[in-house]
Amino acid sequence: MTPPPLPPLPSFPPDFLWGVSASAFQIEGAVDAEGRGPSAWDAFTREPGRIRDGSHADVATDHYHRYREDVALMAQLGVCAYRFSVSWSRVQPSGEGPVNQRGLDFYDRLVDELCAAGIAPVPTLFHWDTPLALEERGGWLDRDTAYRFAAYASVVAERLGDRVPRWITLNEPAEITLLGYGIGEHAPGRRLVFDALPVAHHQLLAHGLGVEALRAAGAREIGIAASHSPVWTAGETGEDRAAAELYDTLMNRLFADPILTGAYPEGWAELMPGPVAEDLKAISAPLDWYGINYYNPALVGAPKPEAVTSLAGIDLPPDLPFGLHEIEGHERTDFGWPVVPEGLSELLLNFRTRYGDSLPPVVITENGCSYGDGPDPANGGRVADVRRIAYHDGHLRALHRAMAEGVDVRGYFIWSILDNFEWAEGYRQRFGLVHVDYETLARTPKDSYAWYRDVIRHSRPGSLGEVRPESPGEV
Ligand code: GBH
Repeated sequence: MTPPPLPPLPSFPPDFLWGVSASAFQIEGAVDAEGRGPSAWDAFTREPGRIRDGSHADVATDHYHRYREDVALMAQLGVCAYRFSVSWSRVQPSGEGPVNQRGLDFYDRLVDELCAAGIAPVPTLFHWDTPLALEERGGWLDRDTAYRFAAYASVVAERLGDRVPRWITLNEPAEITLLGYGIGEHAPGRRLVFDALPVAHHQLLAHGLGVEALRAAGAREIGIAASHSPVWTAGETGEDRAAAELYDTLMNRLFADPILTGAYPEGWAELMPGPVAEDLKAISAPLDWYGINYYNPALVGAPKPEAVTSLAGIDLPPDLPFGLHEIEGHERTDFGWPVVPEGLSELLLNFRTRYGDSLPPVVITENGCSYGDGPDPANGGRVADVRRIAYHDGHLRALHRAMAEGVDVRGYFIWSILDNFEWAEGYRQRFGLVHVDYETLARTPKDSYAWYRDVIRHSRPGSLGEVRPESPGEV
């Protein structure tokens, strides 16, 4: 059944940056190729019971060998930019010291291929795949990791900087802190709860030192990709409001405040390790833009028996000072996440109110949904992922509303170009505009891919995804 056509989208500025995102560990495979060292995720996927479908990412989508085909898919899609990540342990197999030129060569080829297709390369320097050698010395609990990161950032910037218009330091420091070191759903699988706080500070420091290193190498247009959610209060009491505020501090302010204002929320600097006041100067180095990954709001109240007791299959520590609740009355993706497009406008307006002129132009660096649709033999092999189209249609309308109310948003990146290795879920969740058959590794563009291509064409008249001579999509 074909659903009724959606009403036309409101129009976005002609120079709006339409993009797609992915990350190294989730798509590349080739984990032993050409001198790559192991990452914390290689080790984590080998621990029994960590990945829900028992899989690993040794092959993933084999993007390492198929990047030409994947860039061609992006070129036909007509995107202005591709956000990918660089695998630290390909570049420095033990996270420090000798540089593995063959690992850098891969990104060099990828960047050339993108530029030839008129697509701006937007590398993220770190998307969760900490070199195992560093993880074994404490990973992000160790302050040294921040300095190692800055050294690695210089190496990559020196090699790719002549062709890369914009950079991202880290992906979602909040998630590593919470999921990796707080509750153990992600690598390195630690369960330190609030003792994971140094992980937040050291990543923030890495970000700040990374910005310095990138600037020193001549990089322009530097940002971060941080995950943020509007926090809704469950319940009516003062305790409920205080708990929601605490959660908002943990997930939003603890990361955005230091970067954008140079200060931790009141009372938190004292909990961080090291010379915090001095670190904050580096952490708040001015950014050219601020990247936000948006998935859904959080509903939080005081701890109560009816609060959820597990997150993505991991039991939550019993004594948390807040309770998380399911958001009812909204559709859910196959991951179980509620579909709340208006949460995106709410989040952006909150950010504008909270940070005012300290907020640089925003780019939505991730937004996407997991739906399991695959090729339908009865329909010529078509992947009719109508729910994904509705999801992005709704979020783009919400984004447009925030822009109409004055939030300066310069771009929108869909997570993800391809179905890929979805961390602790393995291959069970599919976020791609392009379907991947994990037996044959065949790529099949879904209906959402054709839809997004049309959105971009409509918004950039005259651009049909062909090579654009001028430097693509300046933020
Ligand atoms: C991002 O993380 C990552 O950057 C990316 O690598 C990943 O593949 C992608 O998103 C999809 O997961 O408590 O049920 O309301 C997203 C991190 C963590 C977003 C948990 C939404 C709340 C789910 N997210 N989250 S729920």
